[in-house]
Amino acid sequence: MSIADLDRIRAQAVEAIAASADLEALEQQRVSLLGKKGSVTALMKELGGMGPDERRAAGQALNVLKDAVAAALDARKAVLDAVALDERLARERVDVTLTVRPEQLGRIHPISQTIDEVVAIFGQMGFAVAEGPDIEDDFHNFTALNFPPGHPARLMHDTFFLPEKPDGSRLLLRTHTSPVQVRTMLKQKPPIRVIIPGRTYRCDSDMTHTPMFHQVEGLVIDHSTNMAHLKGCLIEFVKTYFEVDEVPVRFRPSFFPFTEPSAEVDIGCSRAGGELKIGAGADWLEILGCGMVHPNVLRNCGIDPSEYQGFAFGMGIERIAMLKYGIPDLRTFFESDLRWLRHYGFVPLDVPTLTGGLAR
Ligand code: 2NL
Repeated sequence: MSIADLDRIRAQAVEAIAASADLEALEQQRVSLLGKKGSVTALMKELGGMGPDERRAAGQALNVLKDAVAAALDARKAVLDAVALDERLARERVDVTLTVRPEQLGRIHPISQTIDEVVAIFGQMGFAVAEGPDIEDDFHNFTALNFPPGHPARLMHDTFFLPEKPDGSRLLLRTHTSPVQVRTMLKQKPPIRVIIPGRTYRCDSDMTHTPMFHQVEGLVIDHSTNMAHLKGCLIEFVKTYFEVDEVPVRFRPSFFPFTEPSAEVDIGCSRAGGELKIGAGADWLEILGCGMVHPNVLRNCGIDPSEYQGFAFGMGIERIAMLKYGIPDLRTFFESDLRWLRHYGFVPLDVPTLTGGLAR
């Protein structure tokens, strides 16, 4: 192998590298020159059969060849990388000055819209939004909330359980958003003012129940939070949410394991002529449940009931969305029928705010 041979090989290699049209072709060149079975690699292997003097001279010349080939590969790769980047930038270019066509952005699902509205209302009152896991344990979903072990109220929740663990315990899909309030109380000192919108699960499916549904719950805890605060807060919510100036509200005694006293809230409505009108008339409509947090719940969550007290409430999102937007059938929420969504969905750019209007 003479120096002239090596010069010729180098010139050919450099020319072929410079002619590679894209990164794939360049990679083929690299493999055929410097790869395990490449031509330059094969020349290097011949060094083993040479005498010491010959090997030193040929080795130096081959290293020069190898470096030259590697440098040519690097240089070509830099050029092709830059070309590829330019092409990609041109392809992915977005003209941010174009006017938006909201109809091309799809629709906001009524569930999302309703959650946004509820968050806007309570946000204005100073509530923070909290979130937690959909998969819960027995403590956070039941025990901490004053459901004693074996209590029939546990059965009423139609709980979805996960397979039993080696220690005999079972995780579950939360049956309400209350475990998030439990988690909030366990990690945060009062005063507490949170709302929790989220998915909940119960093994129940018919005209008026779907196995997955949504709730918003709220929790307020401070030294002297009382039933009057609860009433004022919820009456204000109802008026703002239904966008009516006056609405008859009735707090009807009820029972929940986690509140004492407990109440369900009805609002006045009329069903004259088959059309539901909120805010006037002779009929009542139940919209949420509430009460003063049970001292056992406070204790279970590390809060001293002789120092603090609070109120809590919960409501079904689907239910209040159906009432406000006249959606007659619960199950259509989850059928993913685009025609339904075009009819009941909301324009993405109309974000609900109290000043700009909740829903348009
Ligand atoms: C309903 C009624 C309610 C609560 C939820 C709650 C949570 C904690 C402590 C006390 Cl951590 N209460 N949540 C209280 C009363 C009623 O929901 O009908 N929901 C759809």
